[in-house]
Amino acid sequence: MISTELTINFPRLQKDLREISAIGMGKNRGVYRQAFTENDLQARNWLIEKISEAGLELKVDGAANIIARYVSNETKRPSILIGSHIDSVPAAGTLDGTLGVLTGLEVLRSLKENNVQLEYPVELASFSDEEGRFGGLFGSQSFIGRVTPESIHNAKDLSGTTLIEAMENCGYDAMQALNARRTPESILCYLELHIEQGPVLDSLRIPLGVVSKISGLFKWKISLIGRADHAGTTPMNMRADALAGLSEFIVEIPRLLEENGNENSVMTVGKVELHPGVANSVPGRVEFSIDARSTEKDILHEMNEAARKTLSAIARRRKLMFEFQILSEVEPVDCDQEIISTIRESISEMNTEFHELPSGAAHDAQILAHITPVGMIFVPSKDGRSHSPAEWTDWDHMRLGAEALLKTVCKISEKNKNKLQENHYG
Ligand code: HGY
Ligand code: MN
Ligand code: MN
Repeated sequence: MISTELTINFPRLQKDLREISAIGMGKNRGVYRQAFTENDLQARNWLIEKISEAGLELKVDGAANIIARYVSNETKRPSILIGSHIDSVPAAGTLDGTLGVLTGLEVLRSLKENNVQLEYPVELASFSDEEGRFGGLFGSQSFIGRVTPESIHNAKDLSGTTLIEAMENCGYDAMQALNARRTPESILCYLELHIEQGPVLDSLRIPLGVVSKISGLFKWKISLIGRADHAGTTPMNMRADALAGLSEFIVEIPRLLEENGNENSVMTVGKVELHPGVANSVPGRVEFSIDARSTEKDILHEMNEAARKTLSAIARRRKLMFEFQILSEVEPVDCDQEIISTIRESISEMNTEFHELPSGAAHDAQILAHITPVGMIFVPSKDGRSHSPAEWTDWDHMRLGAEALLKTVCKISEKNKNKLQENHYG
Protein backbone atom coordinates (compact mmCIF):
# COMPACT_ATOMS: atom_id res chain seq x y z
CA MET A 1 0.00 0.00 0.00
CA ILE A 2 1.43 3.39 -0.91
CA SER A 3 1.82 5.86 1.95
CA THR A 4 -0.73 8.67 1.98
CA GLU A 5 2.09 11.02 3.10
CA LEU A 6 3.71 10.72 -0.36
CA THR A 7 3.90 14.20 -1.82
CA ILE A 8 5.76 16.24 -4.42
CA ASN A 9 8.56 18.73 -3.68
CA PHE A 10 6.73 21.92 -4.61
CA PRO A 11 9.59 24.43 -4.02
CA ARG A 12 11.67 22.37 -6.47
CA LEU A 13 8.83 22.47 -9.04
CA GLN A 14 8.64 26.26 -8.61
CA LYS A 15 12.41 26.58 -9.08
CA ASP A 16 12.29 24.40 -12.23
CA LEU A 17 9.48 26.50 -13.67
CA ARG A 18 11.36 29.75 -13.05
CA GLU A 19 14.49 28.32 -14.70
CA ILE A 20 12.87 26.94 -17.85
CA SER A 21 10.62 30.02 -18.23
CA ALA A 22 13.75 32.15 -18.71
CA ILE A 23 14.73 30.03 -21.75
CA GLY A 24 13.37 31.79 -24.83
CA MET A 25 11.83 34.68 -22.83
CA GLY A 26 11.69 37.60 -25.30
CA LYS A 27 10.19 41.04 -25.57
CA ASN A 28 7.05 41.84 -23.51
CA ARG A 29 7.82 38.68 -21.45
CA GLY A 30 6.61 36.40 -24.22
CA VAL A 31 8.23 32.96 -24.58
CA TYR A 32 9.65 32.11 -28.03
CA ARG A 33 10.42 28.38 -27.95
CA GLN A 34 9.09 27.22 -31.30
CA ALA A 35 9.95 23.63 -32.13
CA PHE A 36 13.53 22.93 -33.25
CA THR A 37 14.75 26.49 -32.78
CA GLU A 38 17.82 27.41 -30.71
CA ASN A 39 15.58 28.24 -27.73
CA ASP A 40 13.77 24.90 -27.97
CA LEU A 41 17.15 23.15 -28.09
CA GLN A 42 18.30 25.00 -24.96
CA ALA A 43 15.13 23.98 -23.11
CA ARG A 44 15.60 20.38 -24.28
CA ASN A 45 19.14 20.33 -22.92
CA TRP A 46 17.91 21.82 -19.63
CA LEU A 47 15.27 19.07 -19.30
CA ILE A 48 17.75 16.31 -20.19
CA GLU A 49 20.09 17.59 -17.47
CA LYS A 50 17.26 17.57 -14.88
CA ILE A 51 16.29 14.01 -15.79
CA SER A 52 19.92 12.85 -15.53
CA GLU A 53 20.42 14.72 -12.22
CA ALA A 54 17.41 12.84 -10.85
CA GLY A 55 19.01 9.51 -11.74
CA LEU A 56 16.06 8.53 -13.94
CA GLU A 57 16.49 6.43 -17.08
CA LEU A 58 16.72 8.77 -20.07
CA LYS A 59 16.04 8.25 -23.77
CA VAL A 60 15.66 10.60 -26.75
CA ASP A 61 13.73 8.77 -29.45
CA GLY A 62 13.84 9.19 -33.25
CA ALA A 63 11.33 12.07 -33.16
CA ALA A 64 13.48 13.81 -30.51
CA ASN A 65 10.84 13.07 -27.85
CA ILE A 66 12.63 13.24 -24.48
CA ILE A 67 11.63 10.26 -22.31
CA ALA A 68 12.36 9.63 -18.62
CA ARG A 69 11.52 6.36 -16.89
CA TYR A 70 11.11 5.18 -13.28
CA VAL A 71 11.00 1.43 -12.65
CA SER A 72 10.52 0.14 -9.10
CA ASN A 73 10.35 -3.55 -9.86
CA GLU A 74 12.06 -4.93 -12.92
CA THR A 75 8.89 -5.77 -14.78
CA LYS A 76 8.11 -6.16 -18.42
CA ARG A 77 4.77 -4.60 -17.69
CA PRO A 78 3.46 -1.66 -19.73
CA SER A 79 4.20 1.86 -18.50
CA ILE A 80 1.97 4.47 -16.98
CA LEU A 81 2.95 7.31 -19.33
CA ILE A 82 2.77 10.98 -18.35
CA GLY A 83 3.38 13.57 -21.09
CA SER A 84 3.12 17.03 -22.57
CA HIS A 85 5.44 19.47 -24.39
CA ILE A 86 7.96 22.27 -23.81
CA ASP A 87 7.84 23.84 -27.28
CA SER A 88 5.70 26.97 -27.56
CA VAL A 89 3.92 29.27 -29.97
CA PRO A 90 5.65 32.65 -30.51
CA ALA A 91 4.98 35.21 -27.69
CA ALA A 92 3.64 32.40 -25.53
CA GLY A 93 3.09 32.16 -21.82
CA THR A 94 5.35 30.07 -19.56
CA LEU A 95 2.94 27.23 -18.68
CA ASP A 96 1.33 25.79 -21.83
CA GLY A 97 2.73 22.23 -22.02
CA THR A 98 5.71 23.04 -19.82
CA LEU A 99 3.71 22.73 -16.60
CA GLY A 100 2.64 19.23 -17.63
CA VAL A 101 6.22 18.14 -18.30
CA LEU A 102 7.55 19.65 -15.05
CA THR A 103 4.79 18.15 -12.88
CA GLY A 104 5.43 14.82 -14.59
CA LEU A 105 9.14 15.10 -13.82
CA GLU A 106 8.29 15.98 -10.21
CA VAL A 107 6.08 12.86 -9.95
CA LEU A 108 8.88 10.59 -11.21
CA ARG A 109 11.45 12.21 -8.86
CA SER A 110 9.08 11.90 -5.86
CA LEU A 111 8.41 8.23 -6.63
CA LYS A 112 12.14 7.54 -6.94
CA GLU A 113 13.21 9.51 -3.84
CA ASN A 114 10.61 7.72 -1.74
CA ASN A 115 11.48 4.39 -3.34
CA VAL A 116 7.79 3.83 -4.02
CA GLN A 117 7.17 0.27 -5.16
CA LEU A 118 4.67 0.36 -8.03
CA GLU A 119 3.42 -2.47 -10.21
CA TYR A 120 4.23 -0.58 -13.39
CA PRO A 121 7.07 1.55 -14.73
CA VAL A 122 6.19 5.24 -14.94
CA GLU A 123 7.45 7.23 -17.92
CA LEU A 124 7.47 10.90 -18.78
CA ALA A 125 7.49 12.04 -22.42
CA SER A 126 8.22 15.60 -23.52
CA PHE A 127 6.81 15.45 -27.05
CA SER A 128 8.36 17.35 -29.97
CA ASP A 129 6.52 20.14 -31.80
CA GLU A 130 3.15 19.82 -30.09
CA GLU A 131 2.29 23.38 -31.13
CA GLY A 132 2.41 22.54 -34.81
CA ARG A 133 5.17 24.70 -36.22
CA PHE A 134 5.40 21.82 -38.73
CA GLY A 135 1.73 20.86 -38.80
CA GLY A 136 0.91 19.60 -35.36
CA LEU A 137 1.64 17.05 -32.63
CA PHE A 138 4.62 15.67 -34.55
CA GLY A 139 6.29 14.01 -31.55
CA SER A 140 3.22 12.18 -30.28
CA GLN A 141 2.16 11.23 -33.84
CA SER A 142 5.62 9.65 -34.28
CA PHE A 143 5.30 7.97 -30.87
CA ILE A 144 2.20 6.09 -32.07
CA GLY A 145 3.68 5.41 -35.51
CA ARG A 146 1.53 7.79 -37.57
CA VAL A 147 4.32 9.51 -39.54
CA THR A 148 5.53 8.37 -42.96
CA PRO A 149 8.62 9.24 -45.03
CA GLU A 150 6.33 11.41 -47.16
CA SER A 151 4.71 13.26 -44.25
CA ILE A 152 8.15 13.95 -42.75
CA HIS A 153 9.57 15.04 -46.11
CA ASN A 154 6.64 17.39 -46.85
CA ALA A 155 6.43 18.99 -43.38
CA LYS A 156 7.34 22.68 -43.44
CA ASP A 157 6.46 25.74 -41.39
CA LEU A 158 4.47 28.75 -42.61
CA SER A 159 7.68 30.49 -43.70
CA GLY A 160 8.73 27.48 -45.81
CA THR A 161 11.44 26.00 -43.54
CA THR A 162 11.25 22.21 -43.71
CA LEU A 163 11.09 19.93 -40.66
CA ILE A 164 14.12 18.11 -42.03
CA GLU A 165 16.22 21.32 -42.12
CA ALA A 166 15.05 22.50 -38.69
CA MET A 167 15.76 19.16 -37.03
CA GLU A 168 19.12 18.89 -38.79
CA ASN A 169 20.08 22.32 -37.37
CA CYS A 170 19.41 20.84 -33.93
CA GLY A 171 21.43 17.74 -34.64
CA TYR A 172 18.54 15.36 -35.34
CA ASP A 173 17.70 13.27 -38.41
CA ALA A 174 13.95 13.75 -39.03
CA MET A 175 13.64 10.41 -40.81
CA GLN A 176 14.57 8.69 -37.51
CA ALA A 177 11.03 9.62 -36.41
CA LEU A 178 9.99 6.50 -38.31
CA ASN A 179 11.71 4.50 -35.55
CA ALA A 180 9.99 6.30 -32.65
CA ARG A 181 6.88 4.10 -32.71
CA ARG A 182 5.95 2.50 -29.37
CA THR A 183 3.69 -0.55 -29.36
CA PRO A 184 0.26 -0.15 -27.70
CA GLU A 185 1.17 -3.11 -25.46
CA SER A 186 4.05 -1.10 -23.97
CA ILE A 187 1.73 1.58 -22.57
CA LEU A 188 -0.85 0.93 -19.83
CA CYS A 189 -2.41 4.41 -20.06
CA TYR A 190 -1.53 8.08 -20.62
CA LEU A 191 -2.00 11.04 -18.26
CA GLU A 192 -1.47 14.73 -19.03
CA LEU A 193 -1.71 17.72 -16.71
CA HIS A 194 -2.29 20.97 -18.63
CA ILE A 195 -3.50 24.52 -18.07
CA GLU A 196 -7.11 24.89 -19.21
CA GLN A 197 -6.26 27.77 -21.57
CA GLY A 198 -9.88 28.88 -21.25
CA PRO A 199 -12.05 30.75 -18.69
CA VAL A 200 -14.23 28.01 -17.17
CA LEU A 201 -12.34 26.92 -14.01
CA ASP A 202 -11.15 30.44 -13.25
CA SER A 203 -14.69 31.88 -13.52
CA LEU A 204 -16.10 29.05 -11.34
CA ARG A 205 -13.23 29.56 -8.84
CA ILE A 206 -12.60 25.79 -8.92
CA PRO A 207 -8.95 24.70 -8.51
CA LEU A 208 -8.91 21.53 -10.65
CA GLY A 209 -10.56 20.23 -13.81
CA VAL A 210 -11.11 16.67 -15.06
CA VAL A 211 -11.23 16.56 -18.85
CA SER A 212 -14.17 14.69 -20.40
CA LYS A 213 -13.26 15.07 -24.08
CA ILE A 214 -10.71 16.87 -26.27
CA SER A 215 -11.69 18.95 -29.30
CA GLY A 216 -10.62 17.90 -32.76
CA LEU A 217 -9.43 20.39 -35.35
CA PHE A 218 -8.56 21.08 -38.94
CA LYS A 219 -5.88 23.60 -39.86
CA TRP A 220 -5.53 24.87 -43.45
CA LYS A 221 -3.21 27.21 -45.31
CA ILE A 222 -5.24 28.99 -48.03
CA SER A 223 -4.11 31.25 -50.87
CA LEU A 224 -6.70 33.52 -52.50
CA ILE A 225 -5.36 34.74 -55.84
CA GLY A 226 -6.75 37.82 -57.59
CA ARG A 227 -4.82 40.50 -59.46
CA ALA A 228 -2.44 43.12 -58.14
CA ASP A 229 -3.45 46.50 -59.64
CA HIS A 230 -2.84 50.22 -59.18
CA ALA A 231 -4.81 51.45 -56.15
CA GLY A 232 -5.46 54.80 -57.81
CA THR A 233 -6.44 53.92 -61.35
CA THR A 234 -8.35 50.63 -61.01
CA PRO A 235 -12.13 51.17 -60.74
CA MET A 236 -13.74 49.29 -57.82
CA ASN A 237 -15.89 47.12 -60.13
CA MET A 238 -12.85 45.99 -62.12
CA ARG A 239 -10.81 44.67 -59.20
CA ALA A 240 -9.92 41.08 -58.25
CA ASP A 241 -9.02 42.07 -54.69
CA ALA A 242 -7.80 39.01 -52.72
CA LEU A 243 -8.00 40.74 -49.33
CA ALA A 244 -11.61 41.79 -49.98
CA GLY A 245 -12.32 38.08 -50.53
CA LEU A 246 -10.70 37.10 -47.22
CA SER A 247 -12.51 39.90 -45.40
CA GLU A 248 -15.85 38.61 -46.72
CA PHE A 249 -14.97 35.09 -45.54
CA ILE A 250 -14.12 36.33 -42.03
CA VAL A 251 -17.45 38.17 -41.83
CA GLU A 252 -19.17 34.90 -42.82
CA ILE A 253 -17.61 32.83 -39.96
CA PRO A 254 -20.35 33.53 -37.31
CA ARG A 255 -23.08 32.47 -39.77
CA LEU A 256 -21.07 29.41 -40.83
CA LEU A 257 -20.73 28.32 -37.16
CA GLU A 258 -24.38 29.08 -36.33
CA GLU A 259 -25.51 26.86 -39.21
CA ASN A 260 -22.93 24.06 -38.92
CA GLY A 261 -21.32 24.14 -35.47
CA ASN A 262 -22.26 23.61 -31.82
CA GLU A 263 -21.55 25.49 -28.57
CA ASN A 264 -17.93 24.20 -28.61
CA SER A 265 -17.27 25.16 -32.25
CA VAL A 266 -14.70 27.85 -33.04
CA MET A 267 -12.92 29.05 -36.20
CA THR A 268 -9.95 31.42 -36.37
CA VAL A 269 -7.98 33.18 -39.10
CA GLY A 270 -4.73 33.63 -37.17
CA LYS A 271 -2.09 34.42 -39.77
CA VAL A 272 -2.45 36.58 -42.89
CA GLU A 273 0.12 37.62 -45.51
CA LEU A 274 -0.70 40.16 -48.25
CA HIS A 275 1.04 40.42 -51.61
CA PRO A 276 2.36 42.81 -52.79
CA GLY A 277 1.42 44.30 -49.39
CA VAL A 278 1.85 48.02 -50.11
CA ALA A 279 -0.62 50.86 -49.65
CA ASN A 280 -0.94 51.81 -53.32
CA SER A 281 -1.49 48.29 -54.78
CA VAL A 282 -4.71 46.26 -54.78
CA PRO A 283 -3.83 43.01 -52.94
CA GLY A 284 -3.36 40.44 -55.71
CA ARG A 285 -2.74 37.53 -53.35
CA VAL A 286 -3.49 36.75 -49.73
CA GLU A 287 -2.21 33.72 -47.83
CA PHE A 288 -3.96 32.90 -44.56
CA SER A 289 -4.53 30.14 -42.00
CA ILE A 290 -7.85 28.67 -40.85
CA ASP A 291 -7.94 26.84 -37.51
CA ALA A 292 -11.33 25.25 -36.74
CA ARG A 293 -12.31 23.14 -33.72
CA SER A 294 -15.19 21.10 -32.32
CA THR A 295 -15.60 18.33 -29.75
CA GLU A 296 -17.82 16.32 -32.16
CA LYS A 297 -16.42 14.52 -35.24
CA ASP A 298 -19.56 14.90 -37.38
CA ILE A 299 -19.85 18.61 -36.56
CA LEU A 300 -16.20 19.15 -37.47
CA HIS A 301 -16.96 17.51 -40.83
CA GLU A 302 -19.94 19.86 -41.39
CA MET A 303 -17.75 22.86 -40.57
CA ASN A 304 -15.09 21.62 -42.98
CA GLU A 305 -17.62 21.27 -45.83
CA ALA A 306 -19.23 24.63 -45.10
CA ALA A 307 -15.87 26.46 -45.01
CA ARG A 308 -14.87 25.00 -48.38
CA LYS A 309 -18.24 25.93 -49.96
CA THR A 310 -18.14 29.48 -48.56
CA LEU A 311 -14.59 30.02 -49.81
CA SER A 312 -15.34 28.76 -53.31
CA ALA A 313 -18.54 30.85 -53.57
CA ILE A 314 -16.61 34.00 -52.59
CA ALA A 315 -13.79 33.17 -55.00
CA ARG A 316 -16.24 32.65 -57.88
CA ARG A 317 -18.12 35.89 -57.18
CA ARG A 318 -14.93 37.92 -56.94
CA LYS A 319 -13.10 36.32 -59.85
CA LEU A 320 -10.46 34.85 -57.51
CA MET A 321 -8.68 31.51 -57.58
CA PHE A 322 -7.93 29.63 -54.38
CA GLU A 323 -5.27 27.11 -53.39
CA PHE A 324 -5.70 24.91 -50.42
CA GLN A 325 -3.23 23.06 -48.15
CA ILE A 326 -4.27 20.88 -45.22
CA LEU A 327 -1.73 21.55 -42.45
CA SER A 328 -3.28 19.26 -39.87
CA GLU A 329 -6.45 17.30 -39.10
CA VAL A 330 -6.88 15.86 -35.61
CA GLU A 331 -9.94 13.90 -34.45
CA PRO A 332 -11.78 14.78 -31.24
CA VAL A 333 -11.51 12.07 -28.57
CA ASP A 334 -13.27 11.07 -25.34
CA CYS A 335 -11.13 10.58 -22.26
CA ASP A 336 -11.28 7.13 -20.66
CA GLN A 337 -14.10 6.76 -18.13
CA GLU A 338 -12.05 4.59 -15.75
CA ILE A 339 -9.21 7.11 -15.69
CA ILE A 340 -11.69 9.96 -15.25
CA SER A 341 -13.13 8.25 -12.17
CA THR A 342 -9.62 7.53 -10.81
CA ILE A 343 -8.69 11.21 -11.18
CA ARG A 344 -11.99 12.20 -9.51
CA GLU A 345 -11.27 9.81 -6.59
CA SER A 346 -7.72 11.20 -6.20
CA ILE A 347 -8.92 14.80 -6.06
CA SER A 348 -11.79 13.93 -3.70
CA GLU A 349 -9.30 12.34 -1.29
CA MET A 350 -7.46 15.66 -1.34
CA ASN A 351 -10.70 17.34 -0.22
CA THR A 352 -10.37 19.57 -3.26
CA GLU A 353 -13.17 20.75 -5.54
CA PHE A 354 -13.08 19.84 -9.24
CA HIS A 355 -15.20 20.35 -12.35
CA GLU A 356 -15.52 18.06 -15.39
CA LEU A 357 -15.20 19.88 -18.72
CA PRO A 358 -14.18 19.43 -22.39
CA SER A 359 -10.89 20.76 -23.72
CA GLY A 360 -11.13 23.40 -26.48
CA ALA A 361 -7.39 23.10 -27.03
CA ALA A 362 -5.67 20.21 -28.76
CA HIS A 363 -3.28 18.04 -26.76
CA ASP A 364 -0.89 15.14 -27.26
CA ALA A 365 -3.41 13.13 -25.23
CA GLN A 366 -5.74 12.97 -28.23
CA ILE A 367 -3.01 11.33 -30.27
CA LEU A 368 -2.10 8.83 -27.53
CA ALA A 369 -5.85 8.01 -27.30
CA HIS A 370 -5.39 6.03 -30.54
CA ILE A 371 -3.26 3.42 -28.73
CA THR A 372 -4.11 3.67 -25.02
CA PRO A 373 -6.71 5.00 -22.54
CA VAL A 374 -6.06 8.68 -21.70
CA GLY A 375 -6.97 11.10 -18.92
CA MET A 376 -6.22 14.80 -18.36
CA ILE A 377 -6.10 17.06 -15.31
CA PHE A 378 -6.63 20.80 -15.87
CA VAL A 379 -5.50 23.68 -13.70
CA PRO A 380 -7.20 27.09 -14.10
CA SER A 381 -5.87 29.78 -16.45
CA LYS A 382 -6.16 33.28 -14.96
CA ASP A 383 -8.90 35.12 -16.92
CA GLY A 384 -8.79 32.21 -19.38
CA ARG A 385 -5.69 33.64 -21.05
CA SER A 386 -3.18 31.49 -22.97
CA HIS A 387 -0.89 31.64 -26.01
CA SER A 388 -0.01 35.03 -24.51
CA PRO A 389 2.43 36.44 -21.91
CA ALA A 390 -0.69 37.05 -19.77
CA GLU A 391 -0.95 33.25 -19.25
CA TRP A 392 -0.78 32.36 -15.55
CA THR A 393 -2.03 29.90 -12.91
CA ASP A 394 -2.00 30.33 -9.11
CA TRP A 395 0.94 28.52 -7.54
CA ASP A 396 -1.45 26.73 -5.22
CA HIS A 397 -3.43 25.35 -8.15
CA MET A 398 -0.21 24.09 -9.73
CA ARG A 399 0.66 22.34 -6.46
CA LEU A 400 -2.79 20.75 -6.21
CA GLY A 401 -2.56 19.61 -9.83
CA ALA A 402 0.82 17.97 -9.28
CA GLU A 403 -0.41 16.23 -6.11
CA ALA A 404 -3.49 14.96 -7.99
CA LEU A 405 -1.25 13.63 -10.78
CA LEU A 406 0.98 11.78 -8.29
CA LYS A 407 -2.03 10.32 -6.47
CA THR A 408 -3.63 9.22 -9.74
CA VAL A 409 -0.46 7.42 -10.89
CA CYS A 410 -0.33 5.49 -7.60
CA LYS A 411 -4.04 4.69 -7.75
CA ILE A 412 -3.80 3.39 -11.32
CA SER A 413 -0.94 1.12 -10.26
CA GLU A 414 -2.97 -0.20 -7.31
CA LYS A 415 -6.15 -0.72 -9.34
CA ASN A 416 -4.34 -2.53 -12.11
CA LYS A 417 -2.35 -4.61 -9.64
CA ASN A 418 -5.61 -5.95 -8.28
CA LYS A 419 -6.74 -6.50 -11.88
CA LEU A 420 -3.50 -8.38 -12.52
CA GLN A 421 -4.12 -10.52 -9.44
CA GLU A 422 -7.70 -11.15 -10.69
CA ASN A 423 -6.27 -12.11 -14.07
CA HIS A 424 -3.75 -14.33 -12.25
CA TYR A 425 -6.54 -16.18 -10.47
CA GLY A 426 -9.10 -15.61 -13.22
O1 HGY B 1 -3.47 24.68 -30.63
C1 HGY B 1 -3.68 24.07 -29.59
O2 HGY B 1 -4.80 23.79 -29.26
C2 HGY B 1 -2.56 23.66 -28.71
O3 HGY B 1 -2.16 24.76 -27.94
N1 HGY B 1 -1.48 23.12 -29.46
MN1 MN C 1 -0.34 22.71 -24.98
MN1 MN D 1 -0.58 25.60 -27.05
